[in-house]
Amino acid sequence: MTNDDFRSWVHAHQARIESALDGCLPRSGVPPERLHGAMRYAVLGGGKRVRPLLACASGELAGADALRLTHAACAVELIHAYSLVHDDMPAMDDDVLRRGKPTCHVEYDEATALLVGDSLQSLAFELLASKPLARDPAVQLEMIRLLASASGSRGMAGGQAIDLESVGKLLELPELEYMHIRKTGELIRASILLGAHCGEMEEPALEKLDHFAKSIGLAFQVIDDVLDAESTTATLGKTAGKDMKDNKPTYVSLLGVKEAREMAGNLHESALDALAEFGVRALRLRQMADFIVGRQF
Ligand code: GRG
Repeated sequence: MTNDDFRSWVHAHQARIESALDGCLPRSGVPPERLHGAMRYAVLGGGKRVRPLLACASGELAGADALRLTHAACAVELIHAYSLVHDDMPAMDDDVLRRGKPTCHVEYDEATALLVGDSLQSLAFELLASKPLARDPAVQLEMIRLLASASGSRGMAGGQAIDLESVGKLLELPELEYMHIRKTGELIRASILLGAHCGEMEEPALEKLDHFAKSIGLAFQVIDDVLDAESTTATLGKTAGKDMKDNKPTYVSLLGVKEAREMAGNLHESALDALAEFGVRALRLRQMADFIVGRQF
C-alpha cells in the first residue's frame, strides 16, 4: 500500500475523531458558557491526533468495532488535551503558543484553564465509563484502570513532576528515560492498549503489542526533543528551542542531535520487530511508527 493510502486513512480517522470530540464536548452555549467554550477551544481544530490514531490502528489490528474505537480514541485525546492546557500554564512550562494559537490560559485566564484541564480529564473517564467499549465488562474496567494509571502520579502527572524538579539538573540517561516513559510514554502506551482492548487480543499477542507501545512511546519523546532543538516555532505551532532556554535535560542535551536520532532509530526498529508476527495486519501501526519517527512537527 502507498503513502497516499496511509494519508487517506489518517485524514478519514482525524475527521471522524474531530467530529466525535465535537459531539462529546458540551456546547459552548450551555452554562457555564465560558468554561465550555474554553474546553472546546483547547480540544477542537488542532493537533496531530497521534494518540487517537494509534488507538484506531491497534484496534483495527484487533478487529475492533469502529464506534467503540472512536470513543476510546476520544478519551485518550481528552486526557492529552488536558495535559497540554495544564503544562502550558505559568506554574508549569509557562508557554503562550500551542497548536498554532494562544494557549488556553492566554486566550481565557488561568482559573479557566485549570478548570478546563480538570473537566477534560473527568470527561475522558465519563466517556470510558458510559459507552460500550468491550464485550466483557471486566475488560472495560481494565481499560478505565489503564488510562487512570497512565495519566496519574505513576504515569504522566508523575513524569511531569519529575520534569519540573529536573530543571537545571544534569540527569543521567536512565533517569531521563524514567521521566519520559512516564511523562509521554505511558499515555501513548495506554492509547495503543485501549485500542486493542476494544477488539479481541490475548497474550502473547498483547505482550508484543505492549513492547511496540513502549518503544514507540519513548521514540516519540526522543523525536520531540530533537524537533524542539532543530525546528521552528512556525513549523511546530508551539515555541521551539524552549527546552534549552529553560535549561531542561533532554535527549539532545545529553546525547546531541545525531545520537538522539540514532536512539530514536533503534527504538523504531525495536517497535517494528515487535509487530513481526502480526504480518500485514499491523500495517497501520507500522505506518504510524514511521510517521512518529520521521515527522517534522
Ligand atoms: C500537566 C499532568 C501534566 C502533564 C503534562 C503533555 C505534557 C505532560 C507535557 C507537554 C510538554 C511536552 C512537550 C511533552 C512531550 C511530548 C508531548 C506530549 C508533545 C505534544 O504532543 P503532540 O506532539 O501534540 O502529539 P499535538 O498538539 O499534535 O497533539
